[in-house]
Amino acid sequence: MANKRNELGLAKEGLKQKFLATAHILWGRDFADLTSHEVYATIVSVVKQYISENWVKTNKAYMKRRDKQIYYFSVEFLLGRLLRSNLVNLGEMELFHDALEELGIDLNQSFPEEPDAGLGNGGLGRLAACFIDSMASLGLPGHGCSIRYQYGLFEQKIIKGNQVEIPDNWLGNGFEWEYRKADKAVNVKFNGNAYMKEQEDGSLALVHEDYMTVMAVPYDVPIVGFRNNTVNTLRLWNAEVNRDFSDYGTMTREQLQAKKEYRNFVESITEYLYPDDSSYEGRRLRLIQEYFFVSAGVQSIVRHYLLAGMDLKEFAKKVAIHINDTHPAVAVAELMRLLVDEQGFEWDDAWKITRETMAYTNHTIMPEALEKWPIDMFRPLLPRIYMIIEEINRRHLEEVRKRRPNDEQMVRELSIIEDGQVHMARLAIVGSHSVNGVAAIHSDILKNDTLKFFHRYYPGKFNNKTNGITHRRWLISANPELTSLIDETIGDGWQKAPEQLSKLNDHVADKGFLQELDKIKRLRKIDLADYIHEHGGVRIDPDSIFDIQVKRIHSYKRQIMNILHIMYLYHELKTNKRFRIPPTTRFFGGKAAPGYYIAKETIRLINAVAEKVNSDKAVNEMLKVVFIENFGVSIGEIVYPAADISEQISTASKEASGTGNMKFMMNGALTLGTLDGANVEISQAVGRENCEIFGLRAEEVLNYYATGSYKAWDEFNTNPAVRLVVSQLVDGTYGDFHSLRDYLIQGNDEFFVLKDFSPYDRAHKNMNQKYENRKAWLTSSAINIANSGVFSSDRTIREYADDIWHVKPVIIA
Ligand code: 26Q
Repeated sequence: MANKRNELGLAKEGLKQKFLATAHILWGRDFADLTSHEVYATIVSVVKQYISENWVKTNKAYMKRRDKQIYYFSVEFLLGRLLRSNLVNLGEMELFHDALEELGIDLNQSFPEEPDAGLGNGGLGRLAACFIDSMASLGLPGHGCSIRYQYGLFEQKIIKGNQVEIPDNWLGNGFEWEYRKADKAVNVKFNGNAYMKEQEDGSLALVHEDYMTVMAVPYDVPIVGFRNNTVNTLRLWNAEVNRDFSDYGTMTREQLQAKKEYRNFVESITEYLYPDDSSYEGRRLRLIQEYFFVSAGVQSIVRHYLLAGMDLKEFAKKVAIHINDTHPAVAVAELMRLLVDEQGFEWDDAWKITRETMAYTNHTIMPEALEKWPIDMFRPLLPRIYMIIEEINRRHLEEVRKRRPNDEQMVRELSIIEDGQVHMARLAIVGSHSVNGVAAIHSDILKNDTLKFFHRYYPGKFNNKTNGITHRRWLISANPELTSLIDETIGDGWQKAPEQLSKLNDHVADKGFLQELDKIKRLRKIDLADYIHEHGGVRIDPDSIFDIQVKRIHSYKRQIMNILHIMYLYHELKTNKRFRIPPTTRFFGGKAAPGYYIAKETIRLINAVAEKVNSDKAVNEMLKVVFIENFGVSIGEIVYPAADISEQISTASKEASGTGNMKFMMNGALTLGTLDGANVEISQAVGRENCEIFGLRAEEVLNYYATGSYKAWDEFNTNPAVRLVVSQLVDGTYGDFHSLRDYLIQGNDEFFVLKDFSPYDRAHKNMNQKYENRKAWLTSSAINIANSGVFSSDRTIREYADDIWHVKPVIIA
């Protein structure tokens, strides 16, 4: 012990010296004279000195040992801030905290100086970020590949109750974690003409001419494993003007004009993240972004592979490429292009390699989210890629006709090109050896419904990989007091092996443990209440029930049902003297896609109700409503640990998995939800007594859709509570919300808000009753934490590694 303390003391002195020296190098000033942002940047610089040695070591080990590498392609990586999670993973939080304290700096004050890297919309992007954290922490050689957007997801401001979008200039003060690798740039080609031309010897050769070249420059971000020396890489591609196109002197006016257009084109490619979530917009620039990062990524993999001196015939044994939703599906055709056009492979050999290399994850069954590109847009932009897709499809359909003679429906359903469009999901399925959904119910719906023709044709390809979240960010880093309590109760083995959280099951009736859990929950609720108040919001009673719904605003997620229910409670509190609820605060947070009218109206309604309820002294002790502005990863770190109730109320069958549900559960909230996505598995893990499940089941929903027998109007007429709140949308109680009333009534309530309204109310009543019994509630809360280990993304990634990628950990000494 004394020795250890001595070592730490020495380490601390050394670290302090590093801060002082680094301040001199970076700023030419004394550490004590730096601005808070400079202090932050200095800390990062010192952390990078800790990381860089292992980064080099990791890459050298991978190169030398030639282990199979995983490349996770995703158009989104919703990273959030990295300093705190890197310190957690390095195991140096305490040391840094103490050294800085002696230099007069509070480390916790430095964290918010970091820009929140919002390079994603929601669940899919955050999943990718959790996955690279888990790959590094499991010692797997797995890397991310994506786009370095100059502007991430917009910042949300609420002005007079409405969402206003502010550009997210996250690179404005620089991003300290990235390393520009100019020497690793590659060229990506767009436009031009591609065709086969007969050679003198009679053979055919490819010609691609008059194309435009964009330079793709990688920026690498180190991804630090949890106390294991592994440092992997997230590679973000930036579009830049090609060097060869910079000779002004000899240009004509037309050439100068062309050059200007070229420059604008290039600069637009990596400028913006598209702010649409779970819906598809057929915008040409989006397709350009997709091909840009995929081509750059696949080219750089092949180049690195050849540099390591390996044989391309072995490619699929050494490389796994994962396609996160269909957005990077064009990787299938790009790898074919590189193998056939540039490396001289025969088609059949290249095809075998490609299929064995690629795997695809589907994240949605919503038909409006399935990517399809009109040929008229696709072919001129990517002429050679289009030729390759045509050829893939021709051979694929030939095989379909052989294996399913006289089944033209099968041919139609499986065709990659249909009705003048390229179907990206079909390309991904045909070009991969594995197709997975993200929760058990979702994978079943894919097999039996959405993709049933593909499932019949390729039964062995389909599998499930239930999502997970990194317990390092969402528990260890976001809730240090809860982490300490768990450590004291069951030891700290769970930090490396989160399934060991189940040891807590032996303590869920332990009074001392529950009291501590109660205290910690209260601390987190105070943190959230303070955050809201400091950011211009109302004062909240930390002893009220914190009931929270945070996620993108979307009709299928049914924030409308939640707010209508609050309107109902408010009405009862005002008109019925005997009506009582325990003091409750209902929180909402989430962004709406800028062009999604109903979602924006929902935000406006939530804020209108909040304003009325919160300013009514008569109900204030009992009910408050809070809309949390600009919800994202960093605010989530404050929100999830503070919840008592986790609202997971999507229309059954519509939410592929959900991952917020897991973050809440791991921090001890009880789920109030439908049997949708991973809620199904959460309810199984904790037992029905420790969550509250309500509403239509997926089969019932799908059956209503099939028969068209649901009538929203009947619900309105027969359910007085429904009639009341829907009428209030237009009678001036909260302002004019005809939009939402028409959506529910004229639009026939596509997502069964009215049908599930009363079951939802009963679920709340049950929760309230449970909350009155402190002991029972805390026990349920503890059971949720104890059974959250399987929802660590470490479990998910281990399944991907074993079943899909066939990779093993690599120990970095
Ligand atoms: C596609 C084309 C053009 C523009 C935008 C898009 C686009 C962008 C983002 C389409 C979909 C998304 C995001 C989808 C998403 O986040 N899906 C969620 O994925 C999570 C992780 O698997 C699941 O937990 C959620 O249930 C699912 O909704």
